[in-house]
Amino acid sequence: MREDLKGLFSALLVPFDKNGEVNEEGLRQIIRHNIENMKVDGLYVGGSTGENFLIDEQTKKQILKIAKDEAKDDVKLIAQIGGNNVYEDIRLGKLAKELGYDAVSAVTPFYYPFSFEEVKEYYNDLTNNIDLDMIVYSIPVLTGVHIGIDQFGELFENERIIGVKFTQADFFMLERMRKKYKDVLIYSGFDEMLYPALIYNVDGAIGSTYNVNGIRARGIMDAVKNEDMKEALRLQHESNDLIEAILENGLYPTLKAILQLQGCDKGEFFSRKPMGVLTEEQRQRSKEIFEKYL
Ligand code: MN9
Repeated sequence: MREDLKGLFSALLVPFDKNGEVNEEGLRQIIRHNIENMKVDGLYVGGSTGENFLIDEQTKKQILKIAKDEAKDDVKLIAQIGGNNVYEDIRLGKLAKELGYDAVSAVTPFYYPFSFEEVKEYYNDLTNNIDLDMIVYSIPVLTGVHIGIDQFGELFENERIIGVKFTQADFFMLERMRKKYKDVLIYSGFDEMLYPALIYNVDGAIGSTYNVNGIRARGIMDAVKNEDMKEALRLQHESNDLIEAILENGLYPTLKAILQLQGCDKGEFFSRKPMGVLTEEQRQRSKEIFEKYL
């Protein structure tokens, strides 16, 4: 088990300008905010939250570089390099290695209905060409890709595959995975289900809302560690009031609006098209959410 990779990771939000270019100053502020104010253990760069599936290779590389340059060795860094282009994904992985990332992660290939053998081959291609440990990113609700418990076991036979970001609400499966794969890092992927995931002894969490709610999430983790379940539940209830309101208002744009209210104020904080721009009403609602729940 890679003990150094346990803990709380923010899935890094990326602010873009009107034209879809990275707002570098703003991104650097968000990284510092995560490290200094949210006190996370690490950053997950290039995930869904980073709008990674909406951007081109050059921009992905730019973001990987900025994140390492700003975070240095202050926190652990995982580069999500997966997509549907194995050749590009290998190039991104090689760059992550060169830059000094601590591990890579890759989403299960999606859109086409690949066989499990093909999925396995995808990961083998990555790990054979990238000299970093790999965390599988499983998020069936968005990819439509379901990997079974035994199939995960087949993936874990590759000794470079050391963990899974488990973004699924199936707690029976999570419990079975935990019992069966004791030495594999399992991360909770849904922030609104952190507390129950911790009860099943996950090793950490990776999520979007930790960019703004990291302190409370840490409180949940500490409370479970101290076996104070009442406190953990109280903090999860508070977190979920926040998360529910954010989801209703539009996930990433609202998180970015809240970051601006938390002091990340340089440049523009748009999302990439076709994600929309907050209306005046939604912007006002973001402010109310910030004031009420944070
Ligand atoms: O990385 C995130 N998943 C997506 C995990 O954004 C698709 C989660 O942190 C969710 O954003 C969060 C809200 O549903 O749990």
